[in-house]
Amino acid sequence: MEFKAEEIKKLISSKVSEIGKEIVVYDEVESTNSIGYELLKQGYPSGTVVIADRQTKGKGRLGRKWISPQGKNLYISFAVKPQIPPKYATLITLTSVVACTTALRRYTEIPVLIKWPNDMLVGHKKVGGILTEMKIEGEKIKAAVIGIGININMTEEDIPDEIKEIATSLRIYKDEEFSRIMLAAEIIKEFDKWYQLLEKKNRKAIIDRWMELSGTIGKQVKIVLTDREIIALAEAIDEEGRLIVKLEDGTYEKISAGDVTLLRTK
Ligand code: BT5
Repeated sequence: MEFKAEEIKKLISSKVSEIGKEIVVYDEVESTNSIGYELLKQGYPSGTVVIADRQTKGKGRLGRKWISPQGKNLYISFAVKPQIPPKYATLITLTSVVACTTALRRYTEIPVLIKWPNDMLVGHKKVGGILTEMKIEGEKIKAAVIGIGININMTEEDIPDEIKEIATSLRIYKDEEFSRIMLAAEIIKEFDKWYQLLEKKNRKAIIDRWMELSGTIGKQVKIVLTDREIIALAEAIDEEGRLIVKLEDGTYEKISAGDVTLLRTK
């Protein structure tokens, strides 16, 4: 089924305070994140949602690509103007992944887990990812676009070889097709709720929920940073959304960016 803005609006109506007042739907775009940013520049309100049926240049982090076939998955971006200081920028991604994971769990009853900072996993494979892009000027976040990709109805055959080892979909996990429109509506409603908590400085609620949903905390992790790799025990998330890890020599480090590879359960 195709996405229709009016249908999604009906499903979320009166249940949202900021997110989804404007929903723009496309058949095909290069990237919903790029469109979200353009719409904000054109004067669309904070909370504008962009959804596409297919992306031709879907983006991952650090210049990586997000495989975005037509008609199967969800590619959705939230274009917002957060009223929070830039030092809490990482929390925007954590807030988004908490919202998405909560919505997915409720709607599909699949035990989706979060891998720090932005991955959603089922059975150790990636089912979704988040790319947050933002424009910071001085002490203000002028604009942020949070792009979410969820593999919903891809079958094993739909998954290209390059990601077969690491990727899965909700359908593959549960052997069931899901409504992309319903899932989009659930994610928008949940995102609205958690985003309001972030704006109201209720950071503890977000971090606590993140820890509950996380498959990272309490695990040995290998972290690939731009200049080095470290192996450490992931212990917690701090107020700014950084991962607190304990190194093998007993010292602690706070990590705000990098790739986390889970090694083994402690
Ligand atoms: C992410 O990057 O996980 C962020 C993905 C964000 C995608 C959304 S879709 C809507 C919005 N518009 C965009 O253009 N982007 C956002 P990262 O952690 O860097 O992971 C990227 C890596 O995941 C790739 O290098 C592949 O190994 C793998 N990958 C690519 N496509 C995938 C897919 N569909 N499912 C699972 N893994 C995938």
